[in-house]
Amino acid sequence: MLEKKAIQYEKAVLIGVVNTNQNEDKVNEYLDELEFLTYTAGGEVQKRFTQRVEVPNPKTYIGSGKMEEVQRYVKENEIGSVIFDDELSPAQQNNIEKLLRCKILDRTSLILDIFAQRAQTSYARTQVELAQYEYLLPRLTGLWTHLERQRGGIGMRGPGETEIETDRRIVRDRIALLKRKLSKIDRQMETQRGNRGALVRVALVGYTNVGKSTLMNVISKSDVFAENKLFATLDTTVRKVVIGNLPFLLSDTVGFIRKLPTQLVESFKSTLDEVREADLLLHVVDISHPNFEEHIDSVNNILDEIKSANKKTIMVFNKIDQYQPETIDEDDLVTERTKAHFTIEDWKNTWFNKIGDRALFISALNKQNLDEFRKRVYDEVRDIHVTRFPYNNFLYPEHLDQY
Ligand SMILES: Nc1nc2c(ncn2[C@@H]2O[C@H](COP(=O)(O)OP(=O)(O)OP(=O)(O)O)[C@@H](O)[C@H]2O)c(=O)[nH]1
Ligand SMILES: [Mg+2]
Repeated sequence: MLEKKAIQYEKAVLIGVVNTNQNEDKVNEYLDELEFLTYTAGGEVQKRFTQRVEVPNPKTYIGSGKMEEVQRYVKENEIGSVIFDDELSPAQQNNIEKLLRCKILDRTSLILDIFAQRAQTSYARTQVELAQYEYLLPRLTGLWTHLERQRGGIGMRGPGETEIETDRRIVRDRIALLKRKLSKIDRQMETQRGNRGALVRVALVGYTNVGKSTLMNVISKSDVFAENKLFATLDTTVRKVVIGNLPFLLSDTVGFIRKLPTQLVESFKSTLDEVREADLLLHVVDISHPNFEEHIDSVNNILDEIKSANKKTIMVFNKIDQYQPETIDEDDLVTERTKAHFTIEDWKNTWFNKIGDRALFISALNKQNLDEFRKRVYDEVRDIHVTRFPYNNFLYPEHLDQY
C-alpha cells in the first residue's frame, strides 16, 4: 500500500495596517489574498493582526504595543512565520526578527518563495533565482543568521539556503552570471519565436487563478497545469489553435497579482515577451471574485509597465457559473444597491456600454458560451490576418457555419 504523505503546514500569522488608503474592509480583503498566498506557499494562517497606522513605524512597521501582542502570540503558539502585507525595509525586517525570533516575511518575499517553489524549467528557475538575489542584495547584513537555516519551509527556498552569509560581492557576481545565462536563453527563444512565421499571435493575460490555463486547455485541447492555487503557471506555453479554417498561436503565461514584485517583472521580462509581441490580448477576469475590478486595474498597470497597454484586447469575464450577487429582500428599504448586487446581466450591460462587443462572459469550466468566445476570437484574428495577408482573404469566408 502506498504511504499517505501528510502535508505539514507551517503555522503563520498575518499583519496588515489600516490607513487612509485602505479601510478595515479593504485590509481584510488584502489579507484574504495574503492568506491564499500563504496557503499556496505551504502555510496555515492561525491569526491576523491589524492596526491603524498612518505612517509605518520606521523601526518595526507597526507600533510597539501591537508588536508585544504579536510577540506573545508567536511565543505561545509556536508560530513559524510572521507575514506582513507590504514590503518591509531591510532594517524593519531585521529589527522585527530580533523581537519575534521567527521568520519574518513580507508580501514580496512570500511571492518570490512561491515562484521558487513552482518554477519547473531551468529557465523559470533562473529567472526566479535572479529576482531572489536582487531582493536579497540590500538585505544581506545579518539577515536570518541567528536562525537554523536547515529548518527550511516558507521563505527558505532558493538561493537563501546556502549562500545567505556570503558577502555582497559574491551575490553580485551571481546576479551577473544569471543575467548572462538569461540573455543567452533569451536569444534562443527569440530565434524560436522568429521561426514561427507570420501567424497571428494571441496571448491570454490576467490576474492569477482566473482560469487562463483552463481556458487554454478547452480551446486548444492541450494539457496545461491548472489548479486552485496561485501561480500554477510560471512558464509560457504556446499552442497552435485552429478555429474554422484559421490557424493562430495562443499563449498562456504567468498570472499577475497586485503589487507584483518589481524584481519579478524585471526578471520575467522575456517570459512576458510573448505578451509584448502578441497581436491580440485576451484579458481573462474571474468575475466571481469580489475584487475583480481591482484585479483588472492591477493587470492593466502591469501591462502598462511592459508597454502592452494599448494592444487590441478582448475582456473575457470567466467563472460566470460561480458568480453570486448579494441580494436585497423586497421589504428591505434600507440597504442601498451597490455593485455587489449586480447580476451578470447588469455587468454585461455595464461592459457592453464601455467597450461594446469586446467584452465576453463565459465559464471555461462548464464550457458556457464558448461558441461565442470562439466566434469573437475568430473575427478578431481574421481581421488581423487579412491585413497581414491581403491576398488570401478569400480563404476566410465572412460567415462560418461551423468551427
Ligand atoms: N467555477 C469555475 N472555476 C473555474 C473556471 N475556470 C477555471 N476555474 C478554476 O479556477 C482555478 C484556477 O484555474 P487556472 O486555469 O489554473 O487559472 P490560471 O489563470 O491559469 O492561474 P495561474 O496560472 O495561477 O495564474 C482552477 O481550480 C480551475 O478549475 C470557471 O469557469 N468556473
Ligand atoms: Mg495558469
